[in-house]
Amino acid sequence: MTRFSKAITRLPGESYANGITTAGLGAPDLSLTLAQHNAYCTALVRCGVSVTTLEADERFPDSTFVEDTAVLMQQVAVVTRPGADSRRGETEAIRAVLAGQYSELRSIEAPGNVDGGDICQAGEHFFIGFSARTNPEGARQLAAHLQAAGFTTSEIDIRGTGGLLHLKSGMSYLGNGTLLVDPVLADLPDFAEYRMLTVPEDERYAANCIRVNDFLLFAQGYPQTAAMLAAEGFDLMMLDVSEFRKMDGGLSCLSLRF
Ligand code: CIR
Repeated sequence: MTRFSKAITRLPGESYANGITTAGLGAPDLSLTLAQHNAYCTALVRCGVSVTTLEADERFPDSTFVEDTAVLMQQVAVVTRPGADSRRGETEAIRAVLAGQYSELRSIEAPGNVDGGDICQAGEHFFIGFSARTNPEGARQLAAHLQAAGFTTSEIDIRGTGGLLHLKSGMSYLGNGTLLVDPVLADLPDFAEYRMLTVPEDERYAANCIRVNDFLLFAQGYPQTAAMLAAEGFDLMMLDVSEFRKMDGGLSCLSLRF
């Protein structure tokens, strides 16, 4: 499993509640959102990661979900072109930060669209999700960049999987050939060579978690999945992400890790 030493996050702004959402869970509370964001950044630090937190940008209500703006490898970074019009401008600030960290920066160009939430790295392989946000042209461009860097790629179409915004809304790579998946993805032939852990139907949101070095950052409130993972030997750091769930976001969306 890749060990991470750095992460980029971005503070949610006053405009956060104006972002895109389908969750139907009500409006997020900004002070609680900020407290949860702070706890998230602190957890990353406890995992051994140095965190750069960007100031909020009120022009982009969804810009705290930085994961969607880039796909990072050790040597090369790809700045995406987010699929939602309202999010396209978020990449400018991220590009500037990454330019200071990477000597090789690539970009997804129009008419390609990619949201980083659709990209799941599993060791030397990247799964690329086709979704309402990532189109085949964006996936093609990204696959070319990843393959040039020595990785293999394959595509998974999630457009018929009722309710998954991004591929990683329904799956996480936990390391050592193990995937945690939403039941809707559990039987895909693409995963035949992986060890599969499936979240229960009533805990689907828990399929999005992040392995950061020796820990698993995991959403509070999903006890069956948490117990399953603890029994598998994972060291869980529980985080309350209720205010991010209200805006269709989760643990992976809140950082870029490298
Ligand atoms: C959006 O709809 O774009 C945001 N409200 C949520 C983005 C979540 N990002 C992610 O899953 N990678």
